[in-house]
Amino acid sequence: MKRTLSLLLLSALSLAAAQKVATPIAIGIAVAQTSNASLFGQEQVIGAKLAEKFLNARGGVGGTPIKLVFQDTSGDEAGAINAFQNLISKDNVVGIVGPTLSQQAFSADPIADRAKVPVIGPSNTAKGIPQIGAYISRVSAPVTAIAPNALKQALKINPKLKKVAVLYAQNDAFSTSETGIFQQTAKDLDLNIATVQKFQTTDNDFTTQVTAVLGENVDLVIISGLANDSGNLIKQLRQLGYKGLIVGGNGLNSSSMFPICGQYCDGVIVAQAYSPTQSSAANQLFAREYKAQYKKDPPQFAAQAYTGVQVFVDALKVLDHKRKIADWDLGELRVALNKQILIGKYKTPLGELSFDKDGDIVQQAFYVAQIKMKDAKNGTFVFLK
Ligand code: LEU
Repeated sequence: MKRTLSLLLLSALSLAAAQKVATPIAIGIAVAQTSNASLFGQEQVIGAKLAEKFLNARGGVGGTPIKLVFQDTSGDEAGAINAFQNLISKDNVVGIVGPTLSQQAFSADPIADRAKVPVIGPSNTAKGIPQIGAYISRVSAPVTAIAPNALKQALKINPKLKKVAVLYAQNDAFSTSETGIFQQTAKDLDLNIATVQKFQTTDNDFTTQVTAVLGENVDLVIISGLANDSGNLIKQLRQLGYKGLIVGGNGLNSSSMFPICGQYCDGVIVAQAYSPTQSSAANQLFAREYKAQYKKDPPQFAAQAYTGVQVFVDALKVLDHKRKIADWDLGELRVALNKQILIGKYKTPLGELSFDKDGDIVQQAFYVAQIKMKDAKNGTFVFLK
């Protein structure tokens, strides 16, 4: 009797679990559409939507369209967890592109990993993201690959650089990860770190940190933070008289920072994982399509979000050849999709890419740009040789 009951229960459970993949094929986008992190999230939404439009126009997945399901993560961990849970259990997505911040990924990714739902990080660059679990990969090259390039470029501009100040947001996982790489690279390049200053991503007043930096007479300042805080920090550094070079990390890689530091953003050096001039056919097409719609070159976070969606679509196409996606059980598809993502090679706006055994991106080229302001609000990232 007991056995029959448990058998019944078991089959009821597996019945509940068996669920076909709905069409159009739902892909989750969990990025920051509100909060301070939306300065980046807005670019990601644009990139993802372009991918939906153009990949569907080119036939979607073997003739079946994809549909992006957006869940706003806001800027914190709770928001990301909530968005992931909704996408996984209510929206029944095949996989998730997100979240915006590494700080959020460390909390939300384990939920998807346990549910066996593939996640592609579109902008998480802290060390350790793909190692969260087997279902976590990323198309955003890590701080280890990116940050050193900016320092080398600063030395190219001014080979006499010697004394540096380092500042970072101590309440943000990516910023603390990135500053570690900046500081190590500075030592490797024989630069002398005169002071290390901490701040919070929620800070607006940087008088204490700027005073400490000015007291050291440094000729290079290195900043790891997010857009709003870093923008204000740069502004106050310049207003109080700092004249030397500034290197900014990944959190300064968005034109949404321009209205914050205004003319003072001018000259800031930022390493890039994407270049609008990258010569691959995939990128030329993407850059052209972006430019036609937005009248400017695509930014890195839009290109990476586009790439995240494209990787899902390309991997789904391979599986669709084996069995039409609509005939798959959702749970089985998620597992197979994750495997396929990791073994595939992709021709994307970031160039040709693949993944290493952990799910970290293997990417060919990186770049460095310098901010050039036109007026107090508008500027561009000028790519350096
Ligand atoms: N690279 C950052 C992180 O990993 C996010 C980016 C949008 C500034 O948190």
